[in-house]
Amino acid sequence: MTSPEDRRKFLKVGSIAAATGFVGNLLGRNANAQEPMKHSDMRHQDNMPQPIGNPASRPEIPESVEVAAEYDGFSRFKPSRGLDPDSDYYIGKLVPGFRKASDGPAPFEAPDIPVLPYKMEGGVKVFELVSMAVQQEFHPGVKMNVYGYNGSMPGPTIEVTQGDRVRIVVTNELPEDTFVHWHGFELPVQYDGAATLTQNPIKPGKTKVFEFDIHEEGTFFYHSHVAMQEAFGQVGWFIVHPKKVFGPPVDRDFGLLFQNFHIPPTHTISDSWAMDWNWHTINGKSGPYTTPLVCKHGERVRVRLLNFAPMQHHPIHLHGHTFWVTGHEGARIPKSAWVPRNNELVGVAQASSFEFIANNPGDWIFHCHMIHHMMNHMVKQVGPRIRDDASVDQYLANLSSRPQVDASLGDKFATPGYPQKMLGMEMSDDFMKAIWSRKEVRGMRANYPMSVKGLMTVLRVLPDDLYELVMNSDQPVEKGAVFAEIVRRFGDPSAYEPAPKMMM
Ligand SMILES: [Cu+2]
Repeated sequence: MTSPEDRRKFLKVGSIAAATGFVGNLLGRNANAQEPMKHSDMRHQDNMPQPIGNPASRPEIPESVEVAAEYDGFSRFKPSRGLDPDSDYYIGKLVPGFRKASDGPAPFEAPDIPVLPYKMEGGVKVFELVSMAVQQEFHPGVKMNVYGYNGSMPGPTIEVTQGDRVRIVVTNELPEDTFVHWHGFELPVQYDGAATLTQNPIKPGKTKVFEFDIHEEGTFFYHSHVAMQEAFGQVGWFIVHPKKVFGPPVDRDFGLLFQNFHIPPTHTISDSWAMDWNWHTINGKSGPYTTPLVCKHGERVRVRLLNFAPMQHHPIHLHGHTFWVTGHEGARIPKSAWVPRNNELVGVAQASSFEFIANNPGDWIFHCHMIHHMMNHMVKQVGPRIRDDASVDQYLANLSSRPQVDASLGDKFATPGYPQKMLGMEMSDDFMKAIWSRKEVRGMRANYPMSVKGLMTVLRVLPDDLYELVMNSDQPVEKGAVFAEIVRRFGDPSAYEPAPKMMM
């Protein structure tokens, strides 16, 4: 099979066979399992959301690109490793995306963070950055007073191409001195922004101009070089696309910027002296208010993770996929040294790039594995160890008559280490409205917002027709419908229990 036309034919048939075979394998049945289930097969038919989209739709490989569905036993459309760990295609290592390298780099996309516009002046890209206090909504209605740039925390993304010359005009609207450091750049020393070592402070109300050539490529960032201002949120992406797109080209280039704070209950201002950091954000929001990363089944995805927590390292875990660590901050790692991982520790001020083929449809949680980070230290639940019928609200309503904790060995306490209850977090109507108002979450399970409430987001891998439905249509989508449809097509609907309908 050498001619491109032969291969296309193979792909059309091969991907159908692959998908059918996958379902067959998963169910341990014959390939007919792909056919719609009979009514009597569906235990949960009654409350299963109605079918949506086009179940016959198969992922399509664009005519214009030289890619395949399978490489050395690795399939871009079903969970698979490939055959030989030394193969270039093992775990999808060098399997290309659908985007051609000649189309240039995939646009960088950091959900919930604006891009900083620039204007060209005599061949120089000129950006204006304003250091200022901002109010940032960590959760719906939970507005925190932090520091950022241009009304945003994190600051807006600076996005350029290797070889550009940039001029960044920084104005200080803070009530105190500031410095800005361009983290990772090899630039003339007087523009480095290191407090007092290389420059005088930018005084309140004053402006300083930075100008330098960008000869590197990679994931960089800018941040205040005053420690407590960093801890108050002053950071932003500085993405440099390579002049020549590296192979294999990716279809998606996402960014997740992790920060944390110590904000005591009932406060809106972080205590930057604290050691116990209890609020965690991704791109300025805490889960489940973080906006999911949405991609199409079979695409090659890069996620750049920047840990700008002042004090804590994060073991970052993605479900359903094995990813390759392909770079840290300002350098791409040579392919021979890429490492496949399920969990990667991203240290303070480190940025790591994960690449993988999104070959497993579904809603996959993407989170820090430290339980207090993924739970925001249970900020709302802070208080006594409440069990049985006593609630935190009862406790908070009247501190002088706090409910007694019965530590005797009742039926529940017969289990050593019975932990405090964590579900049932406070979720008002307004909270839920804000969570569900974003197109990226359409069709997720009704109780997905109860998963965790901190350092987590979701990677959604959607078949083409469901991607269009969720991201590009105005058609109403019932809660849980997209998830149920993926279970119908790729999983085992007879064993699926739909989420209970939420009261909100
Ligand atoms: Cu963490």
